[in-house]
Amino acid sequence: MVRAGKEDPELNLLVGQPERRVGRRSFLQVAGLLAAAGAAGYAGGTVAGWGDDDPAPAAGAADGQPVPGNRVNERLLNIYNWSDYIDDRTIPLFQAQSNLRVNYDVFSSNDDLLKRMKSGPTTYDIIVPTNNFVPTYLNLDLIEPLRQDLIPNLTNLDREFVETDYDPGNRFTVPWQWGTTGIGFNRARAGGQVDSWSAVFEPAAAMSGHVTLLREPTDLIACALIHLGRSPNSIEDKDLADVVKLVRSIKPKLKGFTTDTYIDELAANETWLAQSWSGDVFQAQDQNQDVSYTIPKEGSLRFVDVMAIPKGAPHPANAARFMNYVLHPKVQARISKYVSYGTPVSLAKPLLPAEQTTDPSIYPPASTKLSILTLTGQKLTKWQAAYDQIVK
Ligand code: N2P
Repeated sequence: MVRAGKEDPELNLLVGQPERRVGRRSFLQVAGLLAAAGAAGYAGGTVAGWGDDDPAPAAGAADGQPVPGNRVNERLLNIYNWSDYIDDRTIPLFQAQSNLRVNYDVFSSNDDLLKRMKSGPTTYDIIVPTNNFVPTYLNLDLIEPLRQDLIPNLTNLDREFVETDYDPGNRFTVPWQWGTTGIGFNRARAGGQVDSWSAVFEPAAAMSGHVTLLREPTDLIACALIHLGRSPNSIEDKDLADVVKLVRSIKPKLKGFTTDTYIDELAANETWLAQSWSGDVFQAQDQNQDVSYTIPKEGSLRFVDVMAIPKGAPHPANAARFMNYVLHPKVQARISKYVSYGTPVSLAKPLLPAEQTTDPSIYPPASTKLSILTLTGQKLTKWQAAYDQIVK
């Protein structure tokens, strides 16, 4: 699918038309496309337009030699990222540039990702948890330090993505994109402007069957706490009991809990109010001009999704090469332009359309009430228990 206004020859270094979003339903098709367009095909000369500032092909790429620093000697990289979180050029271009073959799978919640990573050894080389889960991955010894010497483009990161509380100095993680949690709504069906969490946590009867909430403990619990006027970090039993009571009481009015179907449902006028992540709503808006995004006036959350290497991954050096590639401003701009999330590399901003970089829904001003949460210890256990009582 070609998304209106998203084409930019400067950013599309590969000749050819873009395909569809790598979403939950489409990823298998795209995986097929990527396999068909494997490294050999691109190395055969279908790449055009590498500029002086493009990254040089990886050492050994031309002759297909093993890459030093991997545990398994294969020119392979297994990536596990969120659905609807990449354009369709980045993987083929990386394959062509590095002569590494990429398997790209998608997941749709931190809950799912963490369960999978806890369940035993994995073949993934890169996973993309949200920042608030990083302390848990570190406590459980599920991720390993990065080969920073293979990631010189770390210097491209904006300071706020380096000086973090969850991973100061990027020893374990490299930001992918960042965004906010808010409400995606259909202006025609949801009765005009929406500006409060009450739209989804106390939905009007007329909205019944057309409201979705996020299938993600952090967003669900924290935003319900904000709606109830409590601290978005509360672990008080009374507060969590009130959240459970509230969300259970509105369940009959909900279409459901989802993280990976609401883009299509908003676009198709099936869902009218969706607790959402920012860029996802703009992807729906590209298909349906009645769709808008709002950060509720009571405040909300801001998150950063970060690339990390699962402990003992087969190809950590290949993973580091991909991370370095993604930190290139042109690559950041290509991804960010397509998915409409925020880039952690300001050098990419001049390459993005002004309507994105000046949009306060994508790059909110400092005055917007946004919390960055951490989910550890008691909070993780209590919130997970509350979430389970709601969703199950
Ligand atoms: C992309 C979802 C963004 C991830 N579809 C939210 N952490």
